[in-house]
Amino acid sequence: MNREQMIEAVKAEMPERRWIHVEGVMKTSIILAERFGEDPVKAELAAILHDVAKFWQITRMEQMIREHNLDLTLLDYDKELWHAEVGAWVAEHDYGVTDKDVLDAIRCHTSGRIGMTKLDKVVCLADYMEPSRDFPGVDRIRELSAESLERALIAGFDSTISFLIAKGKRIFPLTVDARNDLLLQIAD
Ligand code: DGI
Ligand code: FE
Ligand code: FE
Repeated sequence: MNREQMIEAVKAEMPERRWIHVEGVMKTSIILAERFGEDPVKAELAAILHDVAKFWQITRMEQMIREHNLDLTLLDYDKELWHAEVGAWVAEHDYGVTDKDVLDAIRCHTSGRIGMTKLDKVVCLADYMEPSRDFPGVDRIRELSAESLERALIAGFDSTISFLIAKGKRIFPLTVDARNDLLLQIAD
């Protein structure tokens, strides 16, 4: 499957407004990859596919997580987290992506993880700050992204964690771990 075919297939999985978001993540991932010395082709590929499962039925995602032995602990946390893990599986098995770095970046684009690679950070941050995103604090994240992937991403996780606390929701522990790990990285 070439890039154009992949784009058409992903587009068909989602409403128009979500595709606008994906295009924003593609463009922003390329910019961040070039700014911080990551491969823009890998970054764009992960961006194209990162939300491929976002509009799948909850039951279909749950079934995939169980059937393919994906991270079962996800099922105890917010359903919004599931599309990332399922998306990585779909990228590999339905779209033929073999690059493990790209699959990892898709898999951790929502939760983050300990030891995030530069590619993980680029895609996760692009997801937070692409041009059509509008939430309190997004401009601060964009400002920080001029200098530091890590500082910008910490601000992103801070906003998600604050949002989850305000809503009285549980926090997936990996997100807290990812934020702690990024704080350690900038302390060096
Ligand atoms: O898929 P997108 O909307 O582009 O963005 P995303 O993949 O970052 O999903 C973010 C959603 O996930 C956001 O509404 C918050 C929700 N969420 C629920 N629990 C958690 C969580 N996000 C993180 N990082 N950690 C959680 O524990
Ligand atoms: Fe997502
Ligand atoms: Fe997204």
